[in-house]
Amino acid sequence: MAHDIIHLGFPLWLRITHYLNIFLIFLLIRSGVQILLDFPRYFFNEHCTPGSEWIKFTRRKVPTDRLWTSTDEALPVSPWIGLPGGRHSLGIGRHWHFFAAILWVINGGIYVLLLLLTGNWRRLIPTSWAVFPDAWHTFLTYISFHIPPLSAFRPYDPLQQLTYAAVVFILGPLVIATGLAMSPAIAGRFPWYPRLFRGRQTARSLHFLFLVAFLLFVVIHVALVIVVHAGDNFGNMVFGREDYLEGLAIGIAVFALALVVVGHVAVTRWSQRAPRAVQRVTGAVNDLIMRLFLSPLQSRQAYRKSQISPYFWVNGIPPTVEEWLKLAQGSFSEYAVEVHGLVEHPLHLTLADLRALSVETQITEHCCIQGWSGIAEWSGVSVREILQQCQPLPQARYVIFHSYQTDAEGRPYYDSLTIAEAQYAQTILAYAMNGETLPMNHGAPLRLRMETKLGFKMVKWIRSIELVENYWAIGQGQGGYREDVQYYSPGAEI
Ligand SMILES: Nc1nc2c(c(=O)[nH]1)N[C@H]1C(S)=C(S)[C@@H](COP(=O)(O)O)O[C@H]1N2
Ligand SMILES: [Mo]
Repeated sequence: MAHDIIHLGFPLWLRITHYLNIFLIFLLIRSGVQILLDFPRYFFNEHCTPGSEWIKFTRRKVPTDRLWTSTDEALPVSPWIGLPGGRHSLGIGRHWHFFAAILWVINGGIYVLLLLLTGNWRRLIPTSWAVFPDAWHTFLTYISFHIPPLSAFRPYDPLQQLTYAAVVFILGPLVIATGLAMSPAIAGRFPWYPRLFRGRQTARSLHFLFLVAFLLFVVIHVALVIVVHAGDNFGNMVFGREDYLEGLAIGIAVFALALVVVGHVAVTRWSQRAPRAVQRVTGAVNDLIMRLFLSPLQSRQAYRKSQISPYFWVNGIPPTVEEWLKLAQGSFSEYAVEVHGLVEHPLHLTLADLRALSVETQITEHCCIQGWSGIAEWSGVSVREILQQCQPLPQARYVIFHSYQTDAEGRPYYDSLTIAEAQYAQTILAYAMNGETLPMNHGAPLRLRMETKLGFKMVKWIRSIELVENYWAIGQGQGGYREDVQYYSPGAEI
């Protein structure tokens, strides 16, 4: 048996998937760091109340005397560590993260499949309890700075076998599972799923801890490969045979690793110089997968009042345009939302008109792209009902929500939903939050709620609603303000 296992060798597919894995895992780690540091507070409870973190990478106290938004939390990341580097560049970081994740799952899937089909699994999955005491023995050998003899490797020593099996069959699946638990589409449709990890914030914290575990593994793994019988290891990795042209094997391995570094530098530079192209190219792949699996999911959230978050972060600064300030001064008695574009009947709806329609109330979890979340009760009118009133023309495909709010350069905030998404049961125009009139910072007098998407889709301070055939002519044509300016993906289901 032992003989068999050794003579399985290291087939070409194993060497190729191993090599690709090096490139992909570093894409995942670097973009992951970029994403995690955009909101550098981590919680083991459902809410994100400042002060209740178990760990944070910021010394900042959230000020209480002025408006502090979640964007203010973002930390700058060196491009040597993060991908793409910079401050609040999680749009491109996320594109790489999901693009790499898709490739990593395919590569890992091929590896595991072939592992199972070719019998190579026997090297990883222990078939005897003896592996545990043996692994302990090996551990004692290493920790006393000794190296087990070559005969202890079949081809892995027992500690290696256990570690590799745990990384491939436990850590890998867990990091994927906790990643998916952060998707608002999955959590919205299957609220029980993130609860498996005690909620979205705990899933995020675990995802972070698994990143640390991967980093630790990489460091120890690489160190041991170099220290313990290096010639054999490089022979196996490069030629699939130990004790074979060791010098050449090491040369090829160094060259291959240099290619990984060059690849990463290229990806980083490309991201910095042509973020729109990166958004398009990686987005084409990512959005296809999301459209297929995540965008048909409809929210079925019904949290209890007792679960409402005591603290709800704010993102975005209230409008400064005259019109909105005037409306606010008059307590929005003059406010009306215009519904226009490709519609049979344009509408002009005052708050009184909206309040006269049937009230939809939902208690849901809001997921910001930066990582924080919060549970709140929202009341308003269903967008479906508005669409029934205005009757979209057959060529209308998207609903655009325009805001009164503009950025420092005067660009107005807006975002889009497909007509189908706009008609989901929990897509509403909210005028109340937690039983009170919608507060100023949360989008007064009217904001969108769409409960399978990330927060940036939920336009606050709504000015008008426009039905269009496509959104190319609006803003910079990407489907929303943050899609235009921060390269977010318009699907926003994860
Ligand atoms: N007009 C406008 N709407 C906006 C934003 C904004 O900056 N301007 N930020 C979005 C983002 S990124 C999030 S997470 C949510 C935050 O909603 P909240 O401030 O009520 O928590 O609003 C979204 N709607
Ligand atoms: Mo957000």
